Amino acid sequence: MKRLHNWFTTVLLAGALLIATLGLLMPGATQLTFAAQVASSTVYSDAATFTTQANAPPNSQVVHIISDVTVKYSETLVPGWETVAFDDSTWLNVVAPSGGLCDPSVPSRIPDSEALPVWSQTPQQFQTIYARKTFIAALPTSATIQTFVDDDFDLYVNGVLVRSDWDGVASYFVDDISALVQNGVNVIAIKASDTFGGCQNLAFDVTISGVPQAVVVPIDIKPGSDPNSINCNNENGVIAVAILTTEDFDATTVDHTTVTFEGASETHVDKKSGEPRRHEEDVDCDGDTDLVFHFRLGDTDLTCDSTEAILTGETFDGQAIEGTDAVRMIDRGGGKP
Ligand SMILES: [Ca+2]
Ligand SMILES: [Ca+2]
Ligand SMILES: [Ca+2]
Ligand SMILES: [Ca+2]
Repeated sequence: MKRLHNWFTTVLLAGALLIATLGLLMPGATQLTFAAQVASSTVYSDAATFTTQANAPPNSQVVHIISDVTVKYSETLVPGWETVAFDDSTWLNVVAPSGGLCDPSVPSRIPDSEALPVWSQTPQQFQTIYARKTFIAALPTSATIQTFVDDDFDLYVNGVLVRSDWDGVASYFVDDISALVQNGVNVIAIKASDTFGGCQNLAFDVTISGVPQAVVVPIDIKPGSDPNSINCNNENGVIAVAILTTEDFDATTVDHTTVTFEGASETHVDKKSGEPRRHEEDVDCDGDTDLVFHFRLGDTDLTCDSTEAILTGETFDGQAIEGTDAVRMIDRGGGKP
């Protein structure tokens, strides 16, 4: 309802005090549940919080995960729908931007955010939808989520209930989720209901800030061999290393041109371009595609005393990755061949 939105926008502009008061008026049980889950929550933070980085450490980055067309949804409740492990591959994608039955320009927006209002492909009055967005993250210094839902919602982060807002009007909140965002796969899950009728939409913006840490990924040096014996005197020896795909990580998202292994780059290069070649292969025969590399020992920093080796790189999205595996260096003596 347009009149409701105007009212709500006025409240927003009136500032933090009114919003905080609105939060205090929420049912006590709801507040208790929320407080038990996330200790350091705030009902409202000034938008300036998100642009002030004066005290941020060097190399600090701010990453936003926003509501957009990649959000998946279901109109029916399916057990476990809010958990990370739930498979939403058969769910539909939302419409974005969408104001439900209203023009997409009508919904109030999250301040200073690219987040789009989204809703189902078949909007109806008083509709309830279950929405999910999965994303990869490294352990952040801090993470907050802003939500705007017309009208009411339950918000879960990685299966944990962060906010339950059922006051019957369109609502905006900021919650601290620093303790919930984890290294690897995360999921934002929102049950949104158009309890007041009129328009319907949901929007969210997860802001992750801090010095980005590498996501730890599984690697296998000398795939299929254990222990990973390497003749440390043979500088021309080539070591195969695989980044393995698991339930939590898709190795094919790695940009192979960024990958180094103890300082060495892929030794198989395209003769024309000089670019490292990409080798996709199901190296552990578990039905999914892994990424395989080949490094010349002489290009690496490995010595006869090394006991482990580290592979680093980035995904195509720019997320740093890191994997470690043991090595058994065999010293046959006699120096370099
Ligand atoms: Ca509400
Ligand atoms: Ca509504
Ligand atoms: Ca191995
Ligand atoms: Ca595999």
